Amino acid sequence: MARRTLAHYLIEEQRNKGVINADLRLLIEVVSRACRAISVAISKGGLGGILGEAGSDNIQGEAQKKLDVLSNDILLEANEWGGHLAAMASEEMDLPHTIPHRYPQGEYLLLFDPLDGSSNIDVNVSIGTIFSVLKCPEGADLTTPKAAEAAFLQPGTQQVAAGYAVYGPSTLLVLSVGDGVVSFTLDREQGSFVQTSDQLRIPAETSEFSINMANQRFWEAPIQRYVNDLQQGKEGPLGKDYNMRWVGSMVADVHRIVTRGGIFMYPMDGKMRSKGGKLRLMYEANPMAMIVEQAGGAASTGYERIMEIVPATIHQRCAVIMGSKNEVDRITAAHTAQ
Ligand code: AHM
Ligand code: MG
Repeated sequence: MARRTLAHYLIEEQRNKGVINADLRLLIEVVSRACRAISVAISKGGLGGILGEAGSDNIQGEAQKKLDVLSNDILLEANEWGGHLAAMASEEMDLPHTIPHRYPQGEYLLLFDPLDGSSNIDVNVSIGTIFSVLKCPEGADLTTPKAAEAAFLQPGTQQVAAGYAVYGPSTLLVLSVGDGVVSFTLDREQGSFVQTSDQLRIPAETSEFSINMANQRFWEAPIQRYVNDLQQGKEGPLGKDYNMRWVGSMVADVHRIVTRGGIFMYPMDGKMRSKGGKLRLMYEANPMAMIVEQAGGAASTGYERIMEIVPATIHQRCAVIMGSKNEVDRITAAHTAQ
């Protein structure tokens, strides 16, 4: 496998394959630099004064950690002056961030969950950043943050790029520009992301599942039945033993699945129904769905393909079932049949 840097990979996607243009290349490079800065801050841990509560709530009413706020600021500052963006939207901000008039406007929209897995920050468990890129519709009204919201309301099928960084034992960047999925590892001495995988492919079959079992009593019947079948192992209808993993950071759980297969579920549950689910469609579900589908997997709410949902608001949530294709298909069939 070619040990090329992210910059080199992106140049080839632009020049040889014509998959991306120079602006999208710049955008992804800038996002990667922001992820590197977040990684550096995280690695300082308690020494850097970055642990603990920020003392504020986000739009979803969730208490923000210092690192949620810091990561959001790093991404905003890195991306606003390059001329490649029309606006940004974040899980941590009520309204989109429009590009200040002193900077040129670009044709892309960037969405992110700046720090995914917030509950794992203070316990030194893998966390991440998730991002998604859309094209800004022509003639979109960007005069105010409120008006700019409409430009973002596109289904995930419109994403031109998506990816995530995992801040774990090493820092990885996993990326798709619609031409498969590749991963890069941060070389801390060189300060660059270096490609460390060929095209990632999720095996269609799996024997590993990922779900927060504490919510079992709140799930809908098809998920109840499916997980019950998994737990019966060889003696049950699925005829094999399954193993379970739940990190509690979507980036880490989905990254495991992208690496060795599996099924990740945050299904609709009675507790979260009034909110539409737990995970955010535009900052979490869509970008991860693009990665998973580009790696040969599938991503569904149980009722519909995640990337076909037309969002009504930027902070919309949805049920998430993604990973090995045969397993996702089995669960979707159980929802249709009920
Ligand atoms: P966050 O973006 O505020 O960190 O919330 C999303 C996280 C996901 O990373 C993870 O899959 C899920 O919430 C964990 O939820 P739970 O606390 O139910 O385990
Ligand atoms: Mg998150």
